[in-house]
Order: sequence, then structure tokens, then C-alpha cells
Amino acid sequence: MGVLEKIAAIQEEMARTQKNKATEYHLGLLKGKLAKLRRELLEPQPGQGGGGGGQGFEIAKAGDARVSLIGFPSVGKSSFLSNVTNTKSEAASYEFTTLTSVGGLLQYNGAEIQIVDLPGIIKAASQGKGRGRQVIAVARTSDLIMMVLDATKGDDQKEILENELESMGIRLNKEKPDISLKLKKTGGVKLNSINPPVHLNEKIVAALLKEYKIHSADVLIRDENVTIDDFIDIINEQHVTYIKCLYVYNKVDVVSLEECDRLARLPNTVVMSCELTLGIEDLKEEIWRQLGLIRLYTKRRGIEPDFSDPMVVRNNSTIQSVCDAIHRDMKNQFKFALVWGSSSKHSPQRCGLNHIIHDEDVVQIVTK
Ligand SMILES: Nc1nc2c(ncn2[C@@H]2O[C@H](COP(=O)(O)OP(=O)(O)OP(=O)(O)O)[C@@H](O)[C@H]2O)c(=O)[nH]1
Ligand SMILES: [Mg+2]
Repeated sequence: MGVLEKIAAIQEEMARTQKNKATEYHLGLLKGKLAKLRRELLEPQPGQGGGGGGQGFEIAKAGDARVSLIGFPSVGKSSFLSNVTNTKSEAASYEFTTLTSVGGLLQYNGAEIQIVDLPGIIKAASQGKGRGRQVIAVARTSDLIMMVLDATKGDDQKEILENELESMGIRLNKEKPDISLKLKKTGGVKLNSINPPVHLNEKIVAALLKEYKIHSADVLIRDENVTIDDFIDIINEQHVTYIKCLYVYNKVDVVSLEECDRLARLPNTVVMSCELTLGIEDLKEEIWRQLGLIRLYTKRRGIEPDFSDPMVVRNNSTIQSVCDAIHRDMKNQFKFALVWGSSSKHSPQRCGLNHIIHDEDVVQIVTK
């Protein structure tokens, strides 16, 4: 039996098994087996390049952050790319117009955001249908997934796409579970927790670890609400990625106002029409907000900063990362930094390398 058949057999058994207290343990083990098989599927097969990336498919990272467009065929992904960047990606009324990844740069607030247009994915993409696995491999490398949905199609599009991403180890809008797993040579499996976890106990934890041939480990659970799935993700840590996702309904020009209004009120959702260039500016602002990028104005002593040319760094960046971005050797020359803006207690505040900067701070680096 091949991996795909094994996966199908387990999924079938899980569907057949009623969910209740008595079957919780059995279902948990099946989930562990499933995750292990899916991991095998993601690992490069002999004679096949890379973990599903595929030759010439992945494009180089560029700009300050990457946003990937994920959606079914013909929802308007390429139309969006052409709308917000100078790159033209062919758009057409037939499905699978785009067959490889196409990158463009969106200029916003002085930042360059790489938008990656991808082929449409379909149900069972994660099992190798279409270019699904290559597409999802690119999505994994992004800072934000923009899920493009068709306002004229049903509500199940979102769920199908989420399931495909989920089974390839992508967790959307979710924090990494607060579980620490330390492998040991001997001593068996020990479960420690602050409060007893609701969904896990030492027996199931040990059985899941055994599935991965781990016989001794210290497990510490700080959050009592973590689930069996969360624990399986921690065992498979290298294969699981936590990424933000923004839901975008396109083609609202062809639905009623009521429907447009309903979609716009869904959580974490923006509506747009690429055809009429509606909602695009709000969407850019939302992308910017979700990426959490920070604009920083550097200044020299006695000279005003250039507010038209910010330096863009990631959320929670420190003065040290600013130094590193300016020059590899800067932190060795560093004496202190003067910071004006919302991160400073007074203007200016004298700060060290560990100071965390905020959006629109002004920074002067004083060197030895
Ligand atoms: N009515 C309407 N049609 C749109 C809109 N945006 C795109 N379209 C049309 O939808 C069709 C598909 O657009 P594409 O941009 O090629 O879609 P895609 O998601 O890139 O499709 P694939 O590359 O096949 O995955 C084209 O005929 C577009 O003109 C919109 O906002 N409203
Ligand atoms: Mg396209």
C-alpha cells in the first residue's frame, strides 16, 4: 500500500469512528499516524528534487516581506497582482491561467512588499493534485497568506483551502502551542503541567511519542487547553509552520450589496473588486497592518531625518537589528542610540542594543 492509500485508509477509519470519551485515545493515535504519513509525503522522494518545491517554481525572496496569493483557479489572483504591482501576470477567464509563481513588488508606506501570484489550487492539492504541493511549499515561506476567495461562490471554498494547507503542516492564525518537548536517552516519558491538561494525559502522550519511536522525554504543558493535534504538531515541529492569513473576497461587483456586506463582516476578511478597483486601498492598509512592519527614520547628529525614506524592519525589532541592517560591523562600533518616538520614555532616550523600537521612531546611532 502506498502512502496515499494508507492516508486514505486512516481517514476512512477516523470518519467511521464515533467521537466520544471512549474513542478519544484511539482517535488520537490515528491522528498521530496520519501526521506521520503526511510528513513522509512532504519529504523529498528519491529522484525528485526538493520537498515539493520543484525546479524553477520557487522565486527569490525580495523586498521587506512576502505575501502569497492562495486560492482556487480564476478567483482573480493574477488580476490582483497586476493591480497593485508593476508586474503583469496574465489573467484570463479560463482556469489554470497561471502555471508558475510570479512575483511583484507592492510599494506601501516606504516598504516593498513582495506579492507572489501562484497557480490556483484545488481540492486534494496536498496529495499532489495539480501543482498543489509546489504552491503550498511557496506559501509556507511567506509572512502572510492572502486567501483569495470568489464572492460569487459558496462558503465551502475557505474550508477546502484551509484543509489543504492544514494537511501540509500550515497552521493559520494560530500561535505555536505552549508545550515543551525535551527528548532524553532513558527514563521513560514524563508529563508535567501547571494545571492538568483537559485533552491529554501521560498515557496518550507516551503512545503518540512511541509512534515516532521516542521512548524517553520530558513533556511540559503550560496551557491546560492544548489538544492532541497541538501535541502532534510539536512532535513534528520541523514540518509545521504558523502563518497569518487574511481572507479576501474578490468580484464583489457581481454580488448584491447585502451579500457584499455579509462577507465584509466575516472575521479577518476584506472584500474587493479587481475589475472596478474597489477596496484595494483598504486591503493594502490591512496587509500592512497584518505584516506588522515598522518604519524607522535614521538621522545623523544635527541633521533632520528624511521622512520620505524610512528604513523598514520587522515587528519587535531591536536597535541591534537596526544596526545589523545598516552594516554588519555596526554593533561593534556601537556606543548608544538616541531614540525619539513612542518607544522612548522621553525624547530623546538614550538606549542600548536591546531596546525594542516602534513604528515611526527616529533613531540616531552614536558610535565609538
Ligand atoms: N467580475 C469580476 N471579474 C473579475 C474580477 N477580478 C478578476 N476577474 C476575472 O476573473 C477571471 C480570472 O482572473 P485571474 O486573475 O486570471 O484569476 P486567477 O485566480 O489568477 O486564476 P488562475 O491563474 O487560473 O488560478 C478573469 O476573466 C478576470 O477578468 C472582479 O473583481 N470582478
Ligand atoms: Mg492566475
